[in-house]
Amino acid sequence: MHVLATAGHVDHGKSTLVRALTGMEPDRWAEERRRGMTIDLGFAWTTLAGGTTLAFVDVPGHERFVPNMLAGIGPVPVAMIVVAADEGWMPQSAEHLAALHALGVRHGLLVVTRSDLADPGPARAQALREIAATSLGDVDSVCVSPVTGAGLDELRSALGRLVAGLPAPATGAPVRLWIDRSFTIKGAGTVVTGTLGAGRLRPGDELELTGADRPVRVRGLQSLGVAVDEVTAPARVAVNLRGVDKDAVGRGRALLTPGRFVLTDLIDVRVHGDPVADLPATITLHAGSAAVAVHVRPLGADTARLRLRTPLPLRIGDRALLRDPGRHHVAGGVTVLDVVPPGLTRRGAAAARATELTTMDGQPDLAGELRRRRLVRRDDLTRMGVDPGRDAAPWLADPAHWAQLRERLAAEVGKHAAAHPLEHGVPVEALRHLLGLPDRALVEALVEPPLTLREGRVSAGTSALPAELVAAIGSAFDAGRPFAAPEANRLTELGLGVRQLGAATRAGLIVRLTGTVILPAGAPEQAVRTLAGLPQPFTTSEARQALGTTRRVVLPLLEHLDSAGVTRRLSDDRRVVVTPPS
Ligand SMILES: Nc1nc2c(ncn2[C@@H]2O[C@H](COP(=O)(O)OP(=O)(O)OP(=O)(O)O)[C@@H](O)[C@H]2O)c(=O)[nH]1
Ligand SMILES: [Mg+2]
Repeated sequence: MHVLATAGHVDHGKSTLVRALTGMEPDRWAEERRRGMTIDLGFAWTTLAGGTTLAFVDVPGHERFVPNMLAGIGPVPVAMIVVAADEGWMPQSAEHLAALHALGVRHGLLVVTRSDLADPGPARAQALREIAATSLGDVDSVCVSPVTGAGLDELRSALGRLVAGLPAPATGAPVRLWIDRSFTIKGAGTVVTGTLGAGRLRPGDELELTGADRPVRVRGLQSLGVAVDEVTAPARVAVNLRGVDKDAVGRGRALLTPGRFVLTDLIDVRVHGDPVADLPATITLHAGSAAVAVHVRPLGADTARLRLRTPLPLRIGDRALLRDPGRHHVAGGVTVLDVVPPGLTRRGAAAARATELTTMDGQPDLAGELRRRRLVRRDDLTRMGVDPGRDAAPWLADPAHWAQLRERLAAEVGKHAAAHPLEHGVPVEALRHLLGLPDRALVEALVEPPLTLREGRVSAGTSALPAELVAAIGSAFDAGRPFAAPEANRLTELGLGVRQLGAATRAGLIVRLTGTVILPAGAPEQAVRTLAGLPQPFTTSEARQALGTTRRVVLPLLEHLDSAGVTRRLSDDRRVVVTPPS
């Protein structure tokens, strides 16, 4: 299925056209039919000759209902722009087009209706000129008259060509269903509808609902009036929700894949349109089907910080638009650059931030986020829309910052050892505090030989070992390949016999998997993090490849992890990680 939104000035024949194409009535309300005018969004659908289903979101053209129009086009990336042959380009033709452009809509076509009333040529030429100057670029155009039926077949073919050229939808992406309608059905309870732009939905799915403090469950699904077991984007969908009051789920709320969006009330954006300095201090942000008042703090020439009156589920790269309702003016589009921006309290922080924003373009960028944030939770990155990669560690750090923390940790441990020679190391919690870190797990992750972690304390555990032994152990390993255990003859070469290896093991410098298979301390923990990132369960050979090692190492390593209870061996010899790394 594909979903298109109509656009165009009042009375230019949008609804008449949708009615002619679908045989359905998009004007759902008696008042709309009495006044011959669309007030709110209408929904209708049809199947083309080739079997493709098209759903239409029919919007009102009257100036007073522009907010309803925006709720309709916000979640729909394809437009059918309608202009009447006898009236030509009019103010809401321009305003609707400005809105599509602000949202960065790239796909659409022009339909010149009421072609029986006047020569459609001039209206078509002007509309094509206006559209060509926007994100839609050069579009196909068809002249029709639903009254005489002229041009409708040609329009169906043009619609078929348009949707055949649309990019494939991201069906594996998280769901963000912007709600455009909610109602109750006797016996079934609350139903919400929306345009599913990405991902898929199934009955039984648990979702977050913006504005609600508990997750909700999908009780049933309909698409185009029929109950279905699954809906894949793009699609119109009606979702029956369990245990949700209709009044809690109006237009502008959204149903979300859990853990994949930040509900934010503070965003940094790039504005495409009016200069930021000309924006009013308060303006309306339209995103998806939502409209919220925002306070604008200009930062650069085309960047600003927006404080939202109500939080919205936004991600880096989202497009939205700013409209001044008082002046009936679309001020421009915005690209979301940051959904968890830093505070600007320090002197000069705003200017520095403005400079930083010039380098950001709304493309999620892992290295850039790590550099700017230094230390960030994996889950938080995912919610922002940044792929944290395969490493399953709960925190990610900027490499330079991490190296610096390692040095500071070693210095603190050294200082403590000098001051308290009889104490065995420093408590992890004390180090967490000294380094100003948010989580003890970070201190533990920073510990690497020669430092050791024992019973909640970090010590320079090798101080009791002869320096030559520490040096020999150091040269037995390759820093970049923690799972490459040195061969037995290499150990002999380095003078590392049973006694030496025993001492190094006791000092916490190495882990001994078998008599001669040794790994650096911390390697098993690192292995668990990598293994937790594999599809579960995994085979020995998958583990070996993921760790970049050999069977000689991976077999005893997995047994070591089994006996520590962090992995479990299944009857078919595959394994699962049972205790995810903390
Ligand atoms: N002669 C003629 N009249 C048409 C044609 N298409 C629409 N109309 C008439 O134009 C008027 C407006 O049509 P609608 O379809 O309601 O226009 P609309 O764009 O949906 O209007 P809003 O939703 O209120 O913005 C109606 O009286 C229609 O009967 C056409 O091709 N030829
Ligand atoms: Mg209409």
